[in-house]
Amino acid sequence: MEPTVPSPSSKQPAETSPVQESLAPARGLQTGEQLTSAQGVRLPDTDHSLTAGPRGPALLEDFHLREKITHFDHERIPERVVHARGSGAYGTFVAYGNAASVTSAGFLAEKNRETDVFARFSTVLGSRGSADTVRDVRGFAVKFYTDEGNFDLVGNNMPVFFIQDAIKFPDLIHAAKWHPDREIPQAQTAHDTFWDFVSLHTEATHHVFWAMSDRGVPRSYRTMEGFGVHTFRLVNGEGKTSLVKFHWKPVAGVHSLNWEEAQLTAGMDPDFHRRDLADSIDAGLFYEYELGIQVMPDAPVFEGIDLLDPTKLVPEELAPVQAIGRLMLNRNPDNFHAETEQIAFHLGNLVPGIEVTNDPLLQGRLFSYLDTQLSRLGGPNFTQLPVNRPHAPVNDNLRDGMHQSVVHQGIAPYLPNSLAGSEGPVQAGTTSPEARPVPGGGEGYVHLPLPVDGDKVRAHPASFDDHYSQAALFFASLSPIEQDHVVEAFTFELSKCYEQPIRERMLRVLANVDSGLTARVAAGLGLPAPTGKPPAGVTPSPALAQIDGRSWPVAGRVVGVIGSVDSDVSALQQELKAQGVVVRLIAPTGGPGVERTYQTARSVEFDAVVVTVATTDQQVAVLLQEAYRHAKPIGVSGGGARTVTEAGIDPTAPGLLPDPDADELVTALSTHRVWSRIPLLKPSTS
Ligand code: HDE
Repeated sequence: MEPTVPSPSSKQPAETSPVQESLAPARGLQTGEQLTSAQGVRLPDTDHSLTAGPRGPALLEDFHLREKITHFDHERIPERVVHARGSGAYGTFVAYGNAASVTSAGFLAEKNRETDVFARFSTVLGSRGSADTVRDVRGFAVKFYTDEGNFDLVGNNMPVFFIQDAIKFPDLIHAAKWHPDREIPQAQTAHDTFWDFVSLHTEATHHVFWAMSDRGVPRSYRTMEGFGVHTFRLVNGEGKTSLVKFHWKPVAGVHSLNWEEAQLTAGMDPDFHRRDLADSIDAGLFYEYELGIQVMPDAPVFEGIDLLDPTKLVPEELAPVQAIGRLMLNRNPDNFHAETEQIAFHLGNLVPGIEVTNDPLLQGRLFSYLDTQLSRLGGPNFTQLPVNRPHAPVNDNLRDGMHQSVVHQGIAPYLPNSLAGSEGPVQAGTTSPEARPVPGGGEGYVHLPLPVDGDKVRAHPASFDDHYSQAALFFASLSPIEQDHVVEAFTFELSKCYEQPIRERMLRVLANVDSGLTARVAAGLGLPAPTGKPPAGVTPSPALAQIDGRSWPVAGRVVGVIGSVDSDVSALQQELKAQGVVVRLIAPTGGPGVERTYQTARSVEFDAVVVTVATTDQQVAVLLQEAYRHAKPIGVSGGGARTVTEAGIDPTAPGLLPDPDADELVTALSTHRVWSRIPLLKPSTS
């Protein structure tokens, strides 16, 4: 059996694209056969310090030892204060052209225009080394290297946010991260301070429902949606404006882990999402998303929804998501630190045709991102790092600072001047950057001249006081299985709080959303269910449910085949591979074609399992029991029937597939799980 994921050394050479070309000089900075110091001095020995005799003390004059250790001492930079744990990839965005009616931004408006991107996905709360599959919001940040400058769409996998005003963000994050005395828990919301905050700031209720839903535990970055969250303003070529919400729709559909899987995976493979992204790209199974927009008239309220309130979404039934382009992530970074760690996103990186709105959460973010990069990346010149460099020409009058890597020419970095431009030879009378003609005759970014008026106040609009109607809308829109998961998540998390008053306060919040849910969570906590005032007459938005009977492409899904070293699964493997499915042979011991042994395999890394041999191995029994409990398809052939029965699994249960061929497996995988098995399972494992 061929390995399904090529080893890193067999990676294909970089494809040519402007971003790859611009990175080429940086890649070529370290060349030559011989090891050298940073000063280029050739070094014949890097394993022995210079000492006074073989047993003597090290000498201060050892410049190689000092340089090597000193550089090592400074290898780490501060991790991101939020979204520290993440991974990313390069890709290409292709515009469909239909966005021209709403925006003049060329990378969106021009049909078939290709733009290089870098996308970084992240959890929010955990440290850099935390596990990928914890319950959390996921960041979905995309940098478009457009020919009009960089545009960053810095979004999340949930369409709303906890708070309405940026000034609360430090409080939210202080409450959601670890307790400051012991620095636990890591990457969790299941603790007192988080629930204390969200029960006191009830504007968080809608977002908390999203975080407690299956969206909080995505199957992979391939299978999650992205949202710009805020309302943006687009301007077309005629100057006409529209308000929009950005959406990323995964071509593979929206699929999640279940809670037991997520917890097991955090231990079995803390790099689960990061590994899937990198392995998939190496195997040519690229992640794909469509970019979509909901377009609304440029008015503050749409169908009763205040478009400046980031705790509110616009149901797709009221404003359909129109696809305007497609993103494919197809190239792994070469160096995690240089690219994924040093990439700097900023909501304020805008290009002509895209404007911000007065959403008070958005406004505060406009300050935060540039500010945080100054300390995280050590000064103001991080825009010169290869991964951050725009592909549009840069000609600013920004000068000097830490890590300046441009050798600026001329003597007059100010405007107007009569001595020189910022480039080229010093000549009296040469033009300044601004005076130079702009290619294409455009005038660059000109802010819309919108009127601004009002008293200076610390206040919010009255509509922002509605904290419950959309939480109720979201919950009512989920399928019954997803609703069960929300109930279980609230019960799990609140059980982890030590403080009874916090649990009781949160139950009072839930009572204003849905009384059935409140009763079930209260029962789980052993507390009386309070009575609240849930909104009446909620109209569900079916687009918010992710279990809706649809089938999805299966590329990148993983099937584990339990067999032996002699198992010939090549026919099945080839047929599945043709449809993009990854097949891993699991055998008692290592050997040719074996990717997992009974000892190293665990159910969580497979979307389906096929058992082909008779075995009473306990590890295999656990694997099958978990796959069964997690409602995964289980193919049974040959001696596998005995193995399944010995593991205590009913061979006639839904999703047990006798002698499956590739098509049957693909059909079963395409709905993500065997949903009809769920009623047979205990609630906490569905
Ligand atoms: Fe962020 N956020 N954020 N955020 N955010 C950061 O910037 C901040 C918010 C988001 O992969 C930081 O470079 C404030 C909403 C993503 O590098 C920081 C507020 C949304 C990423 C920051 C928010 C996001 C960040 C930390 C409240 C979804 C990771 C390091 C007003 C629409 C980007 C950094 C990456 C990162 C501030 C709220 C998305 C501190 C003040 C809402 C995806 O600047």
